[in-house]
Amino acid sequence: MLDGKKTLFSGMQATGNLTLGNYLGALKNWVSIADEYQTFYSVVDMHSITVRQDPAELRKRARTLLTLYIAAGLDPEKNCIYYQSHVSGHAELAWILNCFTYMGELSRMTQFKDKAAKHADNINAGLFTYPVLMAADILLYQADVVPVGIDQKQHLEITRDIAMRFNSVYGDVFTIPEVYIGKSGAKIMSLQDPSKKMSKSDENPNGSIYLMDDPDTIIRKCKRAVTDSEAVVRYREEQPGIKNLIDIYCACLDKIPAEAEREFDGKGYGEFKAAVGEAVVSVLKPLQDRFADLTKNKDYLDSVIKNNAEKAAYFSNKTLRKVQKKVGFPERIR
Ligand code: ATP
Ligand code: LTN
Repeated sequence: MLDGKKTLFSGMQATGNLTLGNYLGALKNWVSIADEYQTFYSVVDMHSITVRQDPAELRKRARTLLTLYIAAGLDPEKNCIYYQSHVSGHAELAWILNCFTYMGELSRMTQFKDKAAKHADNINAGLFTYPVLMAADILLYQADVVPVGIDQKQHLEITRDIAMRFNSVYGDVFTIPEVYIGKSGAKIMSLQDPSKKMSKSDENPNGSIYLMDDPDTIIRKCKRAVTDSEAVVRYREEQPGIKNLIDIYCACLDKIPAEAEREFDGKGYGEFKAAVGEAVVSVLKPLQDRFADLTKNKDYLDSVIKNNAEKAAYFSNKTLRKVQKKVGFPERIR
């Protein structure tokens, strides 16, 4: 509890170009609940190097991502927006938590299994202990809630297990965090294969809408989305393509599926897809405009980066010092 508010932590990796899935599943919810919490939103660049990165590219993407957080509506005066790599406490706590995490539980993580299969030539120890660094991110700020997309639920569960294990040995050191999954948009699927999640690392660019896609591209991708031959706009499992488009439409316009079904009752897929495209443009265009303005203001962004890293370091050090003392590290001489 900071300033009478509960604490919220979340982060996103600076890998690939952000998709509409990242926005609707994560960023949009971050903005809508930010006022209720003391928030920490990190660009988790340390997680990014579990997969090989081009250094210049990573630096650029990290800055783009941090700028997008602000463009999406997070005020950096009120929300601590910072780079994970600027706060050394993340790595320090991760090391300690590594010693409280079992190989068996890490090997059950589906993200590890997926990424190991995808990057068979580079199954490094960082990829394996990725969830421990994530647990450190969250526990370092004593976060009460962590808003993420549904795919991250398993990582939240292991975070809670690690925290409870630590607390059972040393007393109430860590707050046990709760996962927060948004009402809509928790799992946006690929436009080309609705059985797969829309992902930044998809090879087929038509499957994903990128946050920086121009309006024509967005409309075209929606028109080309894979659907079915039922010819009815209905929200049901048997029509995964249409269901996904309804999810997108509703998440963009804050509607519920029944409203969309009513609106497009008796109408064709062409008309529905065009409306989905317009809905997406209506949320992404303002975000793109703000992004363009922000990038012109280098000094402002630099000051945000510096001030918030200091703020994050201040709060994280409180937890880190406590943990170091609990596990028996010698006191610092002042
Ligand atoms: P990659 O596919 O490259 O592994 P990603 O697109 O899943 O990456 P992350 O950085 O892992 O992106 O995720 C950032 C946030 O966006 C997480 O909270 C995640 O749950 C959410 N998210 C990612 N993809 C989707 C999606 N298709 N639908 C809803 N939320 C998503
Ligand atoms: N693993 C997450 C990114 C992430 C994160 C976090 C999310 C790293 N640390 C802490 C929430 C809280 C992902 O792949 N989306």
